[in-house]
Amino acid sequence: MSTETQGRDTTDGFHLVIDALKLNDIQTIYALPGIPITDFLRMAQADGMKVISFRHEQHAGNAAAAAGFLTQKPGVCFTVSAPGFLNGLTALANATTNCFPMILISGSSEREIVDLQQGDYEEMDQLAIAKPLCKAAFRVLHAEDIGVGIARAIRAAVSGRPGGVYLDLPAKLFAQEIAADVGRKSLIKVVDPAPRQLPAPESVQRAIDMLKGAKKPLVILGKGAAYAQADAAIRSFVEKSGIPYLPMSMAKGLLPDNHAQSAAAARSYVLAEADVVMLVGARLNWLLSHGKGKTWGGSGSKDPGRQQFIQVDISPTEADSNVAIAAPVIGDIGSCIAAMNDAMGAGWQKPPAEWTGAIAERKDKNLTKMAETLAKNPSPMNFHSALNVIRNAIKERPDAMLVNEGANTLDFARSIVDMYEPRKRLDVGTWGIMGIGMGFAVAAAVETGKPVIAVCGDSAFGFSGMEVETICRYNLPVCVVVFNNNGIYKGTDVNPRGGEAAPTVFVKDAKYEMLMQAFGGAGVRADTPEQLKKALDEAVSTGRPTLINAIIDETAGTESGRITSLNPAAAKKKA
Ligand code: ADP
Ligand code: TZD
Ligand code: MG
Repeated sequence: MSTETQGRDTTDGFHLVIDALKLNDIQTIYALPGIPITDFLRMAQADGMKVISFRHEQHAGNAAAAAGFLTQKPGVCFTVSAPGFLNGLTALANATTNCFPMILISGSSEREIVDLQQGDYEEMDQLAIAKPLCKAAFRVLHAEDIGVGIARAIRAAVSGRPGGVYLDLPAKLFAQEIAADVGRKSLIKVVDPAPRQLPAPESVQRAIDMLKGAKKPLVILGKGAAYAQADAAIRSFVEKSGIPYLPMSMAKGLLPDNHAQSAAAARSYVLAEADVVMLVGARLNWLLSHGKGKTWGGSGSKDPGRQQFIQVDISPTEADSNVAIAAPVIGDIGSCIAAMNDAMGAGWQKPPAEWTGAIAERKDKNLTKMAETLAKNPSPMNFHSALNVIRNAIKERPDAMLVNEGANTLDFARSIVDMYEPRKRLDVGTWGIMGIGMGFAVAAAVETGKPVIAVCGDSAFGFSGMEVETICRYNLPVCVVVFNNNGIYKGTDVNPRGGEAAPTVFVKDAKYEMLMQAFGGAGVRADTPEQLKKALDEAVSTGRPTLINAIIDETAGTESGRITSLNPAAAKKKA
């Protein structure tokens, strides 16, 4: 029991929530105080929990989501009612979309008043609003049900396909007193919250047979594979099978990006040419062109390519979501890949040399071209010359965490900055959402204790920029690198009528470094790769909160980075 309740014969909602979380090894809370959770957060801290307090709930929520992805335990975010809840809800929905386990716990106003819509302080029927946006939503009305509420929230967040869970705790609940022994007995330590899910042997055999018959097999690793923490089994499957693989952005580093079998530098070639594609914790959504169209060697956008698909996933309803899946292997990735490793047996035939040779040829060509581009030193810096510095920094410190958001800043970094270790890259994910930067950076620092490099477009950074105060307050080893090109995609747009600024451009020559200085961190302007490297090395070696304002050629970007084609036709013509 919590220290405060020791020696008392009653306990209350405040302490039962703390005890229930601690009983389930949840030691960190990401939060923003206010009625009715202020005292709760004080008590949690007094009880030894780590309470990281933010400036906006969305970033507390994003931090909880990233913590969930990194640890396989639900990250927990606490907010106040109505507006605080809504601010946190974007993060909860984003976590659910990304299959990250998190629990958003919001205080709520008095039920009787909310339900009669009598206008309570911050009145809102939060449970009803959260429900369609997350995996599960619960409300606890009685102190003796807190144990069940937390247990159900944990199970719902991490079992099967992970996701976000909403837990509604009305203000009155926190102050409810019950007998201490009743309270103690009501708590539940969740046993095996994410049970292994073994694949059916016949599904494994079907997949293995399909791979055996393939002339041009390809493995695609997604962030589900990174989440699963089955790193050794996945590496051994890839290496034993000899099959080339592509990592999705957050699966980079699961195998080191300089691995001989990585086909990342020949991405368009392998997607269009492969005959059997095995998806491991990756969905055939927009990020993979829905498995259709020219990307996959089909003719039009509705035409499937020539591929047959194997899909390894924990969700049985994911298969056939976009194109036919010939061999679904349903189970947790660790169990599925272990079963496939066994089923491969001895004497596995590696893929034909024509296939791997053709990939190697294209890869070499593209990598040589990339090396030439990276060697250039234009003035002002462009995305390549600045990202080359980040690339080298991660090569030197492969244990560092990389957070990445923006349009061009994201797309170029994804292909230029190699990752060498699993779960080191956190980015905009399935939605391509801006604003994850500082929340993810805080969680990366808190959960891993490693240096964090957050590479953010100047627009992207703006969504969460005030959290640099949070970074300074907790003295976190975070170096934010703002890629400052004076705007969204580019800094060159002008209003054709003159007068007010165009919608995509910002104040020119903005001094973002001063934001970090304002709170006692280091703020540095970098106009050259040398200056960027010096400031970054210093930040990583000292661990001092730092913001580097990296000045990027305002003409260098393209509209929407690499996804120009998703714009409606008018914008497409312009780009
Ligand atoms: P990416 O964006 O990297 O392609 P997605 O988010 O689209 O990845 O896909 C992740 C997939 O991984 C989801 O379909 C999810 O069900 C699956 N997944 C998550 N965790 C596991 C796990 N432990 N075992 C199996 N599949 C998982
Ligand atoms: N709002 C939210 C929450 N997510 C979004 N993805 C967008 C708006 C739209 N958007 C993008 O898709 S990228 C982007 C926006 C506003 C910013 C791009 O500008 P940047 O990056 O400065 O971050 P580059 O390097 O200038 O391209
Ligand atoms: Mg920009």
